[in-house]
Amino acid sequence: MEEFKVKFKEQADKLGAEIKTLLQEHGNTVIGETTLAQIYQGMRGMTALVTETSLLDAQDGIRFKRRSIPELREQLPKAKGGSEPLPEALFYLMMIGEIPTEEDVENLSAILQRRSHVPTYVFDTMKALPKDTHPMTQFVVGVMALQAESVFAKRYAEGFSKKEYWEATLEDTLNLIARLPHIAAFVYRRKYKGGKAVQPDGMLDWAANFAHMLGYDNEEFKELMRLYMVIHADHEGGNVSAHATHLVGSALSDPYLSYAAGMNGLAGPLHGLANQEVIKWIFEMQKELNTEAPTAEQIGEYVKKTLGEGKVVPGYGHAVLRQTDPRFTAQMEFGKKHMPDDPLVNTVWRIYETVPGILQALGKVKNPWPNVDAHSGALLVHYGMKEYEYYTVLFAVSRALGVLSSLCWDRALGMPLERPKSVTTAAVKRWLNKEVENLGD
Ligand code: NMX
Ligand code: MLT
Repeated sequence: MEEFKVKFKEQADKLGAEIKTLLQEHGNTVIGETTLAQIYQGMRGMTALVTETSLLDAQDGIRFKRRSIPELREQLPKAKGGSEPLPEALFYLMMIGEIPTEEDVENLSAILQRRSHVPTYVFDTMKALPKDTHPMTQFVVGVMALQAESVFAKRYAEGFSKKEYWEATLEDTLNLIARLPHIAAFVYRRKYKGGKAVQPDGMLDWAANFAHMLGYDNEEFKELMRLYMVIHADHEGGNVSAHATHLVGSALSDPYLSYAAGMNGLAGPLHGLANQEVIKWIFEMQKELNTEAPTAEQIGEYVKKTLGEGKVVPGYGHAVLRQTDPRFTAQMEFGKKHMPDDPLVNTVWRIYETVPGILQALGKVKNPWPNVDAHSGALLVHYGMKEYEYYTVLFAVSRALGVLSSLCWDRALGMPLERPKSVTTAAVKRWLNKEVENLGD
């Protein structure tokens, strides 16, 4: 068995034993109250899930094994000559719980490299779609076609023990992570570059090879991809893509089915599609105002117009965060280092100076600050990737690292089927009128 698998199993057994004791001793401890408003309003603030890979703090943002985004940028191993963290290293941290050595990362990159072949029938399936199909749809269709390769599904059909679920899940996870960049690059090259594929380069790390297959061989773009893949990887368990992956996985749907479900959630404009919406919105603003560099005053007017039309300002707000997203800040730092004078990037920064005050003044927006999606597109445009409908696919490739790690943990810890209770409003009224004793009777 690969050393990586052995290490993961050791960690999972250790945590599994701790959880067993914890539940024996504290299983009946009450962790909070739930209000009626919470079940009608998207379960905000309701702690209802366990996700081992990361934890979100409303003020400080996401942490991985207690390490913040700035700490990850500092502590995770880098590519030779690079200064951004390697996404393989973050995957290692989420799975094994410690910062890997450079050798650990090289071994993991090699494991992924060996598993990266995508069968031709997957590309043929994707080719059956009209070229103008949204990139996220093409991508998920590719993932679904690849499901025929699922080790978990095959072994389940043959009949295998619960004790082996984790290993088949990890097999699928490694295979999927290795192959997703090929599927994603195929979508990009097919839709925007006349179908001319770029062959993978086995000497490159996972993110750099992805950049290369997309057709971007600029070293700075490769650095951007490494950073991008790290900061989008995981955001604890309650966000739509992570929760959907976990929920579907809880039915023992294999990792391909579960990840595809999660990515269909990521494709929604209030979640991952917001990155395309941000650039689309900025391009429309530039066109309407007939300037590449709108002033703060012009931006303010345009924001008010957007709000007046009953639309949200994309890239701003969050269900949990109550501060500027550190993932936004990391991208801003990248921009200041590599492209301080780029007009579009500067416009993103001017929007940042303008929007929070306007959203705050509405009085209802709980978080007026930018999230990860407010910045990412402008950096991509700088390097020539202007096809904003594609941006969510980049997010999806990165998110695989987090949601599939979580799925491995779910299987290794024997997490059960997720099945919360729901109620009707008629049942709520009966309960409030004291016609029944329990809500839901
Ligand atoms: N622009 C305008 N109105 C907003 C915004 C915004 N950016 N953010 C929140 N609101 C409104 C929201 O629509 C709601 O209005 P109403 O009561 O009329 O329905 C009100 O403020 C209260 O919402 P919140 O409790 O602050 O936010 P909630 O937790 O419900 O939603 C988001 C969080 C992220 C869905 C919301 O802030 C939003 O729609 N933002 C824009 C889309 C976006 O950037 N999504 C990406 C999130 C990050 N990601 O990658 O997933
Ligand atoms: C994410 O990265 O998943 C988003 O910020 C949304 C969330 O955390 O709810």
